[in-house]
Amino acid sequence: MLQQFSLKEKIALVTGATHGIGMALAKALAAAGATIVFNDLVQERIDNALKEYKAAGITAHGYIFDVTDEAAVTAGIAKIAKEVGVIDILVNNAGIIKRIPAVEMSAADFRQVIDIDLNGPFIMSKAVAPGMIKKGGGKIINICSMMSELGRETVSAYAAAKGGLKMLTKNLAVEWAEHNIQVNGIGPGYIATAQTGPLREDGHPFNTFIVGRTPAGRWGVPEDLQGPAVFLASEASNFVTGHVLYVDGGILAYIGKQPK
Ligand code: NAP
Ligand code: GCO
Repeated sequence: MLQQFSLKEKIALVTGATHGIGMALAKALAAAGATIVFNDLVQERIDNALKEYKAAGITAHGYIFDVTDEAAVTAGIAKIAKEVGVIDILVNNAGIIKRIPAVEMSAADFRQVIDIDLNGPFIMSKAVAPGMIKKGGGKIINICSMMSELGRETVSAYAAAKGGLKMLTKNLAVEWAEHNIQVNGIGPGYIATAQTGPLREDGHPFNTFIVGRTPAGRWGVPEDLQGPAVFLASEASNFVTGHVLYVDGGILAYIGKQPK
C-alpha cells in the first residue's frame, strides 16, 4: 500500500524553495524518495538553502531563474534536463503578497503580484509539460490560498492571482488529462512563515482574529502541508485531478464564532 506514495526515481522541481513552505514541501518529497531541484532569484539564498538541504541529508540542486521570465525559465528547464533529468513533479510555490488597500494600489503593484503568482505558474507549467508528455505523465501542484476562495481588506491582487490559479489548475488538469498529467492545488490556511510574519507580531489584532477564525485554534506550520504534497505528487493520486486540497484547520468550513 505505502508503495503508492513512493517518489523513488522521480525528479521534483519546487519553485522558491529556499525557505518556508517551499522548503518544507521539498524536504517531504525528498523523504518520499524524489530528487529535489529548486530555484530562486538570488545565488546567496540558493547557497544557504543548499547547505540546509545538505544538513538534512538531502542532495538538492539549486538554479537561478525568475518564474516570470519565460526565456530564463525555458533555459533553466533545459539546463535541469541536461544536468539532473526531466521533471516528473512541479510544485508552483514561488509567490509574493502585497497588502495595500485597493484604492491606494498602483496598477504596477497589482500587475507584479499577478505576474509572479499567476503568470509564473503558467510559464513554469508550460515549460515542464512537453517533458512530462514525452515521459508519459507527470504531476503539477499549484500552491493556492484561502484567497482562492475568500477576500479580505488589502489583498485584492493576491486574491485575484490565487483565484486565477485555482482556475488555471482546473483548466490545465482537463487540458492535459489525456497525457496522464495530474494538475492539482494545495490551498494552505494561515501558515507561520516569513510571508505572514508581519501579521503574527505580538499584539497584532490579526493574530487573535485568525486563531479565532480557525476551528483548529492555531496557525498552521509548513509541515502541515507535507503529507498532502506527497499524496498529490505520488501515484496514490493518479485519478485526482483539477482538485484544490485545502489544508486550513477548518477555516473554509466555518461561518465564525457568535459573539459572547
Ligand atoms: P515566502 O516565505 O515569502 O516564500 C516565497 C518564495 O517565493 C521565496 O523563496 C521567494 O524568493 C520566492 N519567489 C518570489 N518571487 C519569485 C520569482 N519571481 N521567481 C522565483 N522565486 C520567487 O512565502 P511562503 O509563506 O513560504 O509561501 C509560499 C507559497 O505559499 C506562496 O505562493 C504563498 O502565496 C503561498 N501561501 C502561503 C500561505 C501562508 O500563510 N504563509 C498561505 C497560503 C498560500 P526570495 O526569498 O528570493 O524572495
Ligand atoms: C493575508 C495572508 C494570506 C495568507 C494565505 C492564506 O494577508 O491575508 O497573507 O493571504 O498568506 O495565502 O491562505
